[in-house]
Amino acid sequence: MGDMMSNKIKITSDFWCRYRNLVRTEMIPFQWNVLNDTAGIKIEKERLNDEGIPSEKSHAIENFKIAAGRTKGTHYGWTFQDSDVYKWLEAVAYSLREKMDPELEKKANEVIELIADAQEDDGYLDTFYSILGIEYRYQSLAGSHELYCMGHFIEAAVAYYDATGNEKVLNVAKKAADNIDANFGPEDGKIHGYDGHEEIEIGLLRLFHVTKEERYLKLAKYFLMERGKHPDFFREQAKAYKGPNALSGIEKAADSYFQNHKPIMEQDTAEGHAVRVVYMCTALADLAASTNDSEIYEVCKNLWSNITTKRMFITGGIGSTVSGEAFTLDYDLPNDTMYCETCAAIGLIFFARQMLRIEPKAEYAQVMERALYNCALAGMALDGKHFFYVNPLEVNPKKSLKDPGKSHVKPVRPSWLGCACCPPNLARMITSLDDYVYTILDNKVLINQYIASEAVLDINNGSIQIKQSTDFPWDEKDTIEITNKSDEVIAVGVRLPAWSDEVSLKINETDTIVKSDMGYHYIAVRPGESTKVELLFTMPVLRNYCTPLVSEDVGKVAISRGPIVYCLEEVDNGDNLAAIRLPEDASFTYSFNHDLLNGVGVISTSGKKLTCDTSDSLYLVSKPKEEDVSLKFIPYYAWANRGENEMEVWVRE
Ligand code: FUB
Ligand code: ZN
Repeated sequence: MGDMMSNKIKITSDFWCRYRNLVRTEMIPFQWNVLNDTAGIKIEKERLNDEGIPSEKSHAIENFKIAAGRTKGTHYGWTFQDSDVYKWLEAVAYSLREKMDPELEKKANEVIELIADAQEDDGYLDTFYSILGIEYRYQSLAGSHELYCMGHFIEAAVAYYDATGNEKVLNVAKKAADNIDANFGPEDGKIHGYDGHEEIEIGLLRLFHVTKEERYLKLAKYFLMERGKHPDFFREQAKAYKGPNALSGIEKAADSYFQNHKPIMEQDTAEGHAVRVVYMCTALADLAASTNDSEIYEVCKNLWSNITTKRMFITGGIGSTVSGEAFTLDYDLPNDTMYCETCAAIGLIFFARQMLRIEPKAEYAQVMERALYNCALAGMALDGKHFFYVNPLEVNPKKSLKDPGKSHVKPVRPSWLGCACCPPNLARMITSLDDYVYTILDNKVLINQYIASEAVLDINNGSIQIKQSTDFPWDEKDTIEITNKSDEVIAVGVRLPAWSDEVSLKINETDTIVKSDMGYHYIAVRPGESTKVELLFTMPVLRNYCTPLVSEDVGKVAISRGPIVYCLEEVDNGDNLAAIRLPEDASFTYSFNHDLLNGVGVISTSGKKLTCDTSDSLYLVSKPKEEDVSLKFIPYYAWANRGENEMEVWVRE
């Protein structure tokens, strides 16, 4: 089973370096100002009529200062406000891993001191209860997010320790985990329960990977396996609870909202809150990989298959309804009212990464790629300072404004969100993108993503060097130079892209027959040997159709090229995009436009548009006429960067 080691991978891709620089130079400083309430921004309401959403300020750092006794005041924000700071710290860790920055490190070290000061003597760490009533801790887990927040801290701590060697942060994390261990578990006198939002499981497993202490793995397993065994757990806690309002009422949500409807080992459909589901699956797959457990892997596979073959949008977005930010049922994929939270797409990427550690199936890397280049990336504006929480596949801004059922669907990215989970999640994912390019298995290395980079990967008491040169996602070629500096033969698996209609390979200048083993072509590289692989993949413009079981997409077509899903925007194609039709025989012209949207591939074609001669009759007895129109498709991830306008992914054919 694959190991979660940390390797040296320098990303050189122009496409990704722009984003990574943006996170380093814009997002991290900007988010720091937001966390300190000095950014001077307007925080947008997520939806109409939801007064319960804190949206005045972040107050996240102030909460820590109060909990640490450095200032006076009270807690403000969500019960999980602490996690915004932790995700920021995690992004800083990866950013420092890529490029040391003494100023930033100093700031992060100060934050770690602050967190350590806010930690209770027994290791408990959560500003909400430290400020509002420590005696009530762990008693309202449906909504308190205490373990969720500590899970995020542990993830940040492991990443920061890994990047900088800072022992203090790891000790704070161990102390927090030890407190959790002392309070939860099957033993008498401990709480037999779990958090309302999975995340601690991911953190504990990461802590296990770095410390090798089995009890952290055991605790993660306990939390995973206990979930769903006591569906009344949250309600019973809520009945007895007398403490501060920790999202009270949330315990009344359906058990499935928390994946608490049945034991995990019996779950085979993705139910409830989408981010919770994929965080649970990430931990479950990590556990399966780390313990070589084929039964747990079976459960992961069932959930994976249900999500990716029945409940995932073409953009890699998941979550079909705003109500509970949740999955609904198979084939329910409404393009304009869906949720598709940025964090959920990121969680799916986490899940895919863990699945690759268990079985080298290209399908996992492909879904990862889909979610990465489409839904996740659409979560941030090209300026790195504006963010989507919800990522629609179809928007009419006027409806978002007037229809309460669509008020969660924003037509432009706000600069910050009252519930700010997504922006820092993007920051930590983009800064750690190097972790998603390769998977190292016993004597195998999988090349999952075509991302220009220079890597030195630890394997078999030695290393393997891999250099990828490509202008992906636009270019149809990846040149891969591999040098085996270990003492065993390494099988390097090059992923064969499913979106290409012709893949060819040259190995050391010689044409080679492409052979697929679960979607990878393996090349054996002997110790001391260097091999040059030229992977050529055509990237035709594809017409994608959806199974007719998805009623919203019947008779429609979506356009993609390589991993990129395309969309129509009003700014290029006029309003009322729904009136546009893309005939079956329309041919496409692809060109790269350096001056548009920071450089994007554009697809042009011709189509038809229904005309509206009269505005005084709603219903007509004759079919509206069609006119010829020129159409311009841009990458979905880049939509809403030119002001408020209509957008559509699925177009009538
Ligand atoms: O509950 C914490 C985070 O807030 C979730 O992951 C998001 O979906 C949002 O509800
Ligand atoms: Zn989010």
